[in-house]
Amino acid sequence: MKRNTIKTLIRASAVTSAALAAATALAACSGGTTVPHKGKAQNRQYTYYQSMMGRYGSGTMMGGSPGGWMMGGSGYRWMTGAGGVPGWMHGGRLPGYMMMGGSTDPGRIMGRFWANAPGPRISPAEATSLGRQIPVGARLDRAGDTITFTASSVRFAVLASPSGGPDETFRIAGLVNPKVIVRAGARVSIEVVNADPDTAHGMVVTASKDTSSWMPMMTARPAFAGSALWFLGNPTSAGMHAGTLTFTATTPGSYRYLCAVPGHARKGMTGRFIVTSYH
Ligand SMILES: [Cu+2]
Repeated sequence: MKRNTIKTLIRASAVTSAALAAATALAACSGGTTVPHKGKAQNRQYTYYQSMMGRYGSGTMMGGSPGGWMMGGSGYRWMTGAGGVPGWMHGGRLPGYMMMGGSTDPGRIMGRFWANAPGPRISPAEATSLGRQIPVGARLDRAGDTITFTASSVRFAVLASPSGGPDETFRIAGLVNPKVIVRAGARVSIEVVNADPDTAHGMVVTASKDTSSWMPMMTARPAFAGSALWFLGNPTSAGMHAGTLTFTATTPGSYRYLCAVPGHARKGMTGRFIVTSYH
């Protein structure tokens, strides 16, 4: 996404409503988190959160429940993982409904929303290096856009929508949306970096073949326990937002990885993820 379009989009109320609907529906699923909520939400981040929600809350979206819930401490803890890792970052169950649509990208609002979420940050230089890095033990077929791992431990990095290539794609070892092949039973660790200056992105490994869905997070359940990292926010002066999915590729089959931000998989943020019983 281009930097110069963001101001206009932030003012576009339709987009704001869509992003709020996303946030509201996410927050509504308090039972989906995988991490117990502890501690009090009285800190600087919470103050930031409240002011952020208040700014977006001038419309009708925030009038009642679950909007009210999201404004409070419970919503904050679920969204940001105060006292633990956010449930939404680790494949916590998401609600099966969402009032959403339109042609603009809610990822732009979501990117701002999650810009200050807790989690690791890396420098743009580190991200560029990670995006080109050939993972240890990987066999690269550049012509066939395929990366094959034969070890029982698989580790690689993914850049979401970096500059210098097609927008709304993933970059792995310098390849655009390559097919990734791992062995059944492999322990897989994927470091995802949001390299987009102004749009949220995430990554889910799913058995769903449906990449045309506007709301993949509603239809594409994680294929394995832990195989989802829903959203990473925009970069800040602290660096680019990064997160790691760690899961065991238990069952052979043909899967996909995709970005869960509404509309992104449809635009091309997706690739094949194959789990084989042998190579
Ligand atoms: Cu995306």
